[in-house]
Amino acid sequence: MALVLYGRKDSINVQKVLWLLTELGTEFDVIEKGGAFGGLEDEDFKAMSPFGRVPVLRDGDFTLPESNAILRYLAQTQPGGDAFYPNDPQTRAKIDSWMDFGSMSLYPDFMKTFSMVVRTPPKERKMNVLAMSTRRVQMECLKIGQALGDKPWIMGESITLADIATGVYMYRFWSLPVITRQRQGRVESWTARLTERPAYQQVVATDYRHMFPSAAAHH
Ligand SMILES: N[C@@H](CCC(=O)N[C@@H](CS)C(=O)NCC(=O)O)C(=O)O
Repeated sequence: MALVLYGRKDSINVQKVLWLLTELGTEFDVIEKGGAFGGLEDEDFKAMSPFGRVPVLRDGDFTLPESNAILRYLAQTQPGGDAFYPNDPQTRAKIDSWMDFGSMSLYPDFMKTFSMVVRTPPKERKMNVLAMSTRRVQMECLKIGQALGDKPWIMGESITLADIATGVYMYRFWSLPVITRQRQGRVESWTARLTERPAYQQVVATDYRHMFPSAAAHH
């Protein structure tokens, strides 16, 4: 039976999972939930996730919320997944720490910046708050750049869940209007490498103009 992913395709946390599924060539169905699709308060959705957020994965009778947990589950159960999460405790621990960094450091600051640009009408934007969160995202990016050094991927010669759980934010961060960024050679090259991947192009580097407040005004 095909896996089912619940979540709207423009959610960054859903995109993380879509990306890995697409890299692996796994067969799956998507049922869009959250945002304008709603459904997060439905009893059947709440039965699948105590957290009331997307993404949620269904594998037969088994359901799992939280994007990082889903990535690890897929990497351990799907053919080809091992390459993204090699079966060695220390390698996995390092990848886990990058995934935590992605969710706990990068994501909150990125979301502040993204929401202030994309979800806030220009007149209501707090430019000082925006400048501060953007600066913090850039500081987090510097850490990625230092870890990359001259390697193509965070863990070295091959792409892993460490790159997926942090790289998912890069398309939107480096393409956002309004904000000013400093150039970051290593991180921009890594972003370019990510962007060359067909899976990234297909599900992450997608148009998000419909999320802008001016877009909402036209609908
Ligand atoms: N830590 C969670 C965060 C999930 C989350 O914040 N999801 C957002 C979308 S990115 C959500 O469900 N928002 C409510 C909505 O879309 O209606 C994860 O990584 O899966």
